Amino acid sequence: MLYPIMSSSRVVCDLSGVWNFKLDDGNGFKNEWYKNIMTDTMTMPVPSSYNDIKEGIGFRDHYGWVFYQKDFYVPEALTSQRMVLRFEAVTNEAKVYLNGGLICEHKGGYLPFEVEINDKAVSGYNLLTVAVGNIIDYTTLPVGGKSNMLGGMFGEAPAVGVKPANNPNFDFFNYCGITRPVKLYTTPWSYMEDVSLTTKLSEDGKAEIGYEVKANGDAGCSIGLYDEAGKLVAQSRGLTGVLTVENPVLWQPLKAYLYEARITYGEDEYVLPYGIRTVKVEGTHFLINGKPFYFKGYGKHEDTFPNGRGVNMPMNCKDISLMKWQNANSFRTSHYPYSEEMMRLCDREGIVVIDETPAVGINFAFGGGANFNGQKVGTFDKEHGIKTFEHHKEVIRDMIARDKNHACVVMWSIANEPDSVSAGAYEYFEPLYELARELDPQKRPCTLVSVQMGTTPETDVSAKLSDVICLNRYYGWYFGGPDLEGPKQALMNELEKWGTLGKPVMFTEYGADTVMGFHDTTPVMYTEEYQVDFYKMNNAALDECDFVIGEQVWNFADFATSQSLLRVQGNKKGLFTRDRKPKLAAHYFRERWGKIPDFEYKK
Ligand code: BDP
Repeated sequence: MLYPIMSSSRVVCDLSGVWNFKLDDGNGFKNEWYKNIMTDTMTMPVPSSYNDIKEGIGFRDHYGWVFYQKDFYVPEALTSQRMVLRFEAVTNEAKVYLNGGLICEHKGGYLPFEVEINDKAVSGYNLLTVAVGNIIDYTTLPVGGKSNMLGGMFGEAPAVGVKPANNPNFDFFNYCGITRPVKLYTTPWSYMEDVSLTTKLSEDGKAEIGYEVKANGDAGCSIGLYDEAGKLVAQSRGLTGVLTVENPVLWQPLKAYLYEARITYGEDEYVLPYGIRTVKVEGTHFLINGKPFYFKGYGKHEDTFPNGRGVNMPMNCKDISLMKWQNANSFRTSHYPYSEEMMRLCDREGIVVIDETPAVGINFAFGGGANFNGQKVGTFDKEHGIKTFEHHKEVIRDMIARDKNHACVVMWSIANEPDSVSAGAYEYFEPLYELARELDPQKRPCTLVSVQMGTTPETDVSAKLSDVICLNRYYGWYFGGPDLEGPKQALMNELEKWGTLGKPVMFTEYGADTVMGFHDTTPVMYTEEYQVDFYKMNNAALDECDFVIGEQVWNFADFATSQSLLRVQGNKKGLFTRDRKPKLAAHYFRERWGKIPDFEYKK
């Protein structure tokens, strides 16, 4: 799926701004609020999550639907072109109405969707209404609990009869709304639907860029590849082919170089930034451009105040500046695909990304296990288990369609901490890996991120399916803290077993809650000193294993969660606070990562 851009043939209008907004009182659909201009509305910025924009728990934790509305002007000049309304993300579910009629519906909160509007839009003013649903349950990704169905991550679902509420089976606040830009864009009627690029580096130092253009007609197609100075370095004709670049400047971690593929198809023109690089797993190495790479970085969240999960470009730029200050080189888009703006920024900045689906919470063993009418239920139980499989395929399809050309993306994460050991896990996951591998033109490695709950090389389906073993491990926090000696031994013992697989292994999460400003001479839990000692212990173990190819801490910054006894105004495992002030551990990692090269750390 192509990101909307302006070109000689395309126009983009950004519908961001302050929209009208109303919480559904139960009558929104019945009274057809979308038919007319809504009354008694409040103001709401788009893009943004709505939860923290107004006051009160009833607003923040509203369960169900909300309505957004805006009118926008379509100039006559646009109507002769194909007009598309594109939503980059509406969390978690959307029904879109134009001039009173339903024009599209979409499930899932973190990937784009679009709809042609020529037959519904008029030249002049148009009324756009978006009903946004925030309900999460065992059919959605991320997964939520339904009353009487799931034990949530930190406790039981609300009892029947109690006011319905969302019960996330995951550890981040269920921020919702129109969280990413809404754009109206145009194309000619004969247009490019999609472009895919691949890279092969040959022995003699040339790059062969394979390309495939998908279009809806039979017009002529041509493509030119331009370097950063704007010089044409390769060109070709036809919908598919190969561009040979004699002396390519490679896209490298922290040394990005982006070419521009300028493609014309009939009257249509599209321009795609493209970094030339390869990715491959070989033995226990993760090779970028043929050299063993070491991941230094974080699991993150799209989480700021008061935007919630709404796109925050100043903060995205700041975060990358902090990553560079810290000598980091990578992050994982835990626990959902991030905005396209962030992915394009990472391409430009040379930040390496593990791209994760929104499949978090596929695990009925959390919080003491799920039950149904008192009966324990297995995650993949045919009758009462998870019902996410078809939607999981959809999000893999949409994520790869969106992100396949990004140089920054080096691996797909199929899920975070699923129940990868229980009956049915292999049958559930094997087709999903296969799908990702088939869909990705660049054939990137695939993984799932493994929870520390009985996952061993013998029990975890990841051992068979993943190209890289990604472990979330909390030795010295949930497992063994505050003692750090015993946990170190346990960690070493565990790593040794994973080492026998002959695959690369990395930590995708490890961390300890730390409240900024808590200090002690004895490094007790929650102090900044304990967080540093926790990481020193874990890192010493990681350094001893030559098959370990990376360390991504949990988390880059403190972030908002649901309220619970385990969370003091959110999750406090950040190296930075939520407003990006460094804790002691941030300085510790800055020094450590300054000494670890991006390549060939472990020969
Ligand atoms: C892991 C989850 C992550 C949580 C983290 C924690 O992957 O989302 O925030 O633990 O407990 O289980 O801090």
